[in-house]
Amino acid sequence: MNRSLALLVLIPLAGACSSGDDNKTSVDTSPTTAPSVTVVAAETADITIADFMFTAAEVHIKAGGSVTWTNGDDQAHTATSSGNFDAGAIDPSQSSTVEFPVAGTFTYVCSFHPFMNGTVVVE
Ligand SMILES: [Cu+2]
Repeated sequence: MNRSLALLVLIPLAGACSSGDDNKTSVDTSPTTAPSVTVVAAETADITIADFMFTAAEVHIKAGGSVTWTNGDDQAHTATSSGNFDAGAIDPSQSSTVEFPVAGTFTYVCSFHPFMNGTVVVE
């Protein structure tokens, strides 16, 4: 009798412990009102590298923010601004994030493919 009671208690606990995966549900945070026409620089920007291009080619962020480059091509690229910053070699499907503490306009290239260029404007 005691044993069956213990099993009844343990089964739900084991079930709760085995669900270790984080099922993150996305919450829709989009505003219901019309967006403001004032463009404010974001804290961060995401740049996709694809077909040997940086998209967006120019991004605006606030000082103290960061930019993340994600390489969608099948070979490595960099985001290099001589004397300013270097995201390093970014392998395919990898990302690299650079923080920008100081305002300024920084042009950069891919050091492997110097015809690839972009601009980070830090406001
Ligand atoms: Cu490149």
